[in-house]
Amino acid sequence: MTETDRSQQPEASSPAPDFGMLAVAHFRCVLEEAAGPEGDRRKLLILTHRGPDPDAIGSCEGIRHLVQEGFGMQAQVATVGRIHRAENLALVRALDLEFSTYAEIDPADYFGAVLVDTQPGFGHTFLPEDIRLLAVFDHHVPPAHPKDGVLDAVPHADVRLGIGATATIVYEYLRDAGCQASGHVATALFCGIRYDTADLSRNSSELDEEAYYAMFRESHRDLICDIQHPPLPRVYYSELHGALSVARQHGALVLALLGEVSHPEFVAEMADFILRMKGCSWVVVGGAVEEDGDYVLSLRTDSAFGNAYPLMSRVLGGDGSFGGHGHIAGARITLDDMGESTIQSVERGLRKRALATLGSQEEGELPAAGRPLS
Ligand SMILES: [Mn+2]
Repeated sequence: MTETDRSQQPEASSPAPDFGMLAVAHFRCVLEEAAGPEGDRRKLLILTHRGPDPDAIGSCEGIRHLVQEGFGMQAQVATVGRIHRAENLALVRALDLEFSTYAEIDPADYFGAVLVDTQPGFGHTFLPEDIRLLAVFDHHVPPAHPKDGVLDAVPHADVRLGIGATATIVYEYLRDAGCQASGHVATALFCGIRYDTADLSRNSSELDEEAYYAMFRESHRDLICDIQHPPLPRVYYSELHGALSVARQHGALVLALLGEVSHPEFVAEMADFILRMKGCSWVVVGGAVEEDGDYVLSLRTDSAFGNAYPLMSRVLGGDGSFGGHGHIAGARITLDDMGESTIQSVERGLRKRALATLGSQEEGELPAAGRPLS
């Protein structure tokens, strides 16, 4: 081609390399390099945080689909900790998802691991030894005190704080890889985006919106309905009753420190539920979980109160580990024991710091007592 010919070429014939396609190519290249010539018999291990929520579950399924259908490699999802929340269990059941447990993992079967919806260094995230971490996909603020350069050592780290759900990031990889999501995968991704962005009402970006509608179009509507309204165990109603009677309002803050609870997702669910109350702009809910040996904490704010992450840091006062994004933050404090006095002492500290951070008294109220919800 002569110089003159080239200048006459329309601009569209030489598009700039697309960032998304480069990201897909880089991820694939990292996997292929790690798999090496043995790649055909070893698998990729896909991991997320303990007690996975719909965004974590959907992201795991999306990456598994991309790696298997898009890249032609084998992949296996493994989880740690039981899934308790009825909606999350319904997601796993309705979509017939198959997860291994950590105890079943044999490092010899895997050429590497991928971590989704969390990062190395978070308290609720465990990485099996002897399996190299090749990639991270997440949308949380990186841990406050990560071990030096942990994320820098990951060959493919895609952490985007402006995105509402990790499932959205995974959707973009599928889109840019030209890999069609199956109905099951689209349903799982849709449930993840819907859960983390409360149907695009919080922390949501343009890409979240595109992913939400695209995945909804491809998803199984009847399964979405089953997942949203699953049957609830009887204990759910007694814990709900307990939470409502323990919760106290201090101006715009509602504080519910529940003592012992059956599972950590209940704490997050109550935080979401209470934040819907008129006049409530921020919520702190906590409970001790025997199975984990942790005191689990969820913090929610509305847009007027801003960032959950720095608020959580102040409520914790240096204890435990925490993570968050936008108006959501979660934390865990390791308990020395599950005795009532240990739990009460943790709750006293949390209450004091939460009230000092943002609590305000209503007229005629006793200091620090708060107002019951009913
Ligand atoms: Mn998420």
